[in-house]
Amino acid sequence: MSSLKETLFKKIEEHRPRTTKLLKDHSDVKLGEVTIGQAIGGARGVRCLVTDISYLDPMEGIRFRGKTIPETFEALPKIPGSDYPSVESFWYFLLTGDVPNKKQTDEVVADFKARRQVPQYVIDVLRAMPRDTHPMTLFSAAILAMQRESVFVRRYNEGMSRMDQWDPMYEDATNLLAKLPSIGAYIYRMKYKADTHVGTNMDLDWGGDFAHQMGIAKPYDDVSRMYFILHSDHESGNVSAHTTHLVASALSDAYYSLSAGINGLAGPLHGLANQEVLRWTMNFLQTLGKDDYTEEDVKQALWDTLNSGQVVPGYGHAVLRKTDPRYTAQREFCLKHLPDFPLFKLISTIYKVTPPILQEQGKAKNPWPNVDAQSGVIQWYYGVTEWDFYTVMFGIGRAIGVLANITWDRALGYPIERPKSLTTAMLEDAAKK
Ligand code: NMX
Ligand code: MLT
Repeated sequence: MSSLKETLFKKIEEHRPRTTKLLKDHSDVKLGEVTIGQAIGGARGVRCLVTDISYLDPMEGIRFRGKTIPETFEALPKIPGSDYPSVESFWYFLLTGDVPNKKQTDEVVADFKARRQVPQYVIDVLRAMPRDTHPMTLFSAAILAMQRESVFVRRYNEGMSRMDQWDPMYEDATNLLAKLPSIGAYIYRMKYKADTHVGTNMDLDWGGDFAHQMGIAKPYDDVSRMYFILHSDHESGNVSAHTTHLVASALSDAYYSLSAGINGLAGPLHGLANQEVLRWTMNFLQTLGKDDYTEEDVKQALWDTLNSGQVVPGYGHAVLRKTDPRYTAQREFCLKHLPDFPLFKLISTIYKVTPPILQEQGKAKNPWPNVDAQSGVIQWYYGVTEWDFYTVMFGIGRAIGVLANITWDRALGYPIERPKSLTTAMLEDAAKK
């Protein structure tokens, strides 16, 4: 057993009695009440999911295993010559809560390499689909196509005990995760680089090999590591995490579950907002017809968007009530690496003028930018201008968090998810009382 798997198993055994005790002795303790507004309004603020992998404070933003973004970047071992940690060390950290040492990290890097090869039939599936298919559809289809590989299904059919389910879920999660950068890069180059491909480089880590297979030079390897870690997890209630968890709760395997979560990420109110930010920004420049915009021009375009009944992409959040620290982390990267890039300057102007406009409009509860407002400009700077592809990179990153979560779901034996629905008449009756 690898040292990651051994540590994970130890953590699972330590954790199980906590969940059992809570269920046995404190099941009736109330965590809140559900209002009519919450039942109709997307369950906003209803506290009914459990995860220890990350927690989102509305004012502070995300903490992964108790660590803020800067603390996470600081704590984890870096790839030599790189400013950012390896994704492999982050995977170890998310699964176990422990910061791995170099030896433990190297072991995960080697394990991912051993599982990296994408089966030819997945490539065949991608190539058989019409070339104008959205990259997210291709990505989700590729994941689903591999479902036949599931170790979980095989072990389930052999009659495995419920206590053992975390093990094949971990195997499926690792097998899947190891292949995602190659699948993403293949989709990118098939669609946008004249179907020319760069093979995997076994000397490189997961993030570095993604940059290599995209065909983009340094420091894009660090961009990739940063991007994947920042997008990995945002507690459990967001659409992609919740969908993955929900589907896995039926004991569907990691392939079915992740593909479903990716489909949720493909919505413009969720992950697709990063492509919408670039589309909005380029549309603004094109409509203006000149490069020397003023703040007034940007304000007018924002009001036009709002007045036509559309949302300003990249702004607002269901939980956050301040600037997303993932936005800040990427902004700091831009200030260091591309401070004079014109598109970064425009994104910064949008940051300056949008919150007061959303406040004046008075609808959005959070007028501040989220992760998607700042990610596309970095990609654009390094040559990835095909914004349709941006959410695939979000999906590769998000897979890290949701796959860690469903491994723990099986470890703790979380049951099938099945909330109760009511009729409108029942709500009306409740309102009368
Ligand atoms: N632009 C215009 N209106 C907005 C915005 C925005 N950026 N954000 C919220 N509103 C509106 C929202 O549509 C709603 O209007 P109505 O009452 O007419 O239905 C009202 O403000 C109240 O919404 P909130 O409670 O503030 O937000 P909610 O929790 O429902 O939705 C988002 C959260 C993120 C879906 C919403 O802020 C939004 O649509 N933002 C733009 C899209 C975006 O950036 N999504 C990415 C989120 C991060 N991610 O990667 O997933
Ligand atoms: C996410 O990263 O999933 C988004 O910020 C959306 C959310 O947390 O609701």
